[in-house]
Amino acid sequence: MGQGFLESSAQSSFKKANFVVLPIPYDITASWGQGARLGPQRIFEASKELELFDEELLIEPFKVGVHTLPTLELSILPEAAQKTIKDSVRFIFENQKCPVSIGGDHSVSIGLIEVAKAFYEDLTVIQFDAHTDLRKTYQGTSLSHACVIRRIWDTVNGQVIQVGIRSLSKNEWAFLEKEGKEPVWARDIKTDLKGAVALIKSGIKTKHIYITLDVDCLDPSIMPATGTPEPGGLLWHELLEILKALCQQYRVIGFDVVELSPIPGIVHPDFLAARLIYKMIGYISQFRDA
Ligand SMILES: [Mn+2]
Repeated sequence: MGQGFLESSAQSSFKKANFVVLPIPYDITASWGQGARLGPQRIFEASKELELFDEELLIEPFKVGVHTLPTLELSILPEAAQKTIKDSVRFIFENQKCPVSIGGDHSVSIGLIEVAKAFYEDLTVIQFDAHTDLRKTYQGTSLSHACVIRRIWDTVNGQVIQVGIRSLSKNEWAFLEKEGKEPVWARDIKTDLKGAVALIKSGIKTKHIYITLDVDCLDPSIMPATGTPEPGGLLWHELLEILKALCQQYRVIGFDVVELSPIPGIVHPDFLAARLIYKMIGYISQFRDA
């Protein structure tokens, strides 16, 4: 213990890395319960206590090469912040590496996925979230976390699979009906996990996928540290089973984990987020060439 995958002792050079971690402490648009800017720092601290060995894969995933870039310094202006985010992730893709972005609020994914789509034309976005985030505008801006997926929807021409949803507005539902799309609801996953996995796969028509994961997809009992927790969410092994199935069948070209809003004195959500990121690195590297 005491030498997690984000510690310098476990890091590789940028050149040798397969995975490049990008800390994005941005939360200017959070509607309430602000604090997602503290997510990366708390994930780093929690990661120090994690084992480097994965008990399921029976490997040490960090050996595939993980490099962490300096924490982004971001303007409070949404457009300027998006530009910084896009420039950084473009640099990662240009070097043929898999970006592992740590938010920050969900709005950071807008720029991340714009750049991902520029590099991978056949791309499906898999969104793990309690909320559809399909509002056209929210509180006067279209760059709010409540509008994130609406923006991404346009970026990837509707190639979005929404997983774990259990909260949306009437207008968001009308949009989905118009598009002929239905989320994979949290209740689908709770009642029939294997059926839900098959449903997710049936919607993916591309080889490449990008995963954007709002930690509020998880149940508040295990993930209370988020701005808008909703009851009835995914549990740890349910989420892992879905992620593993995706990594086994598709090429994950990048992912982000967003909306961790740390609660002082409560560390288990920080550990969960750190562990989740390391799990995903393990799954992606293990199955990438299978
Ligand atoms: Mn959400």
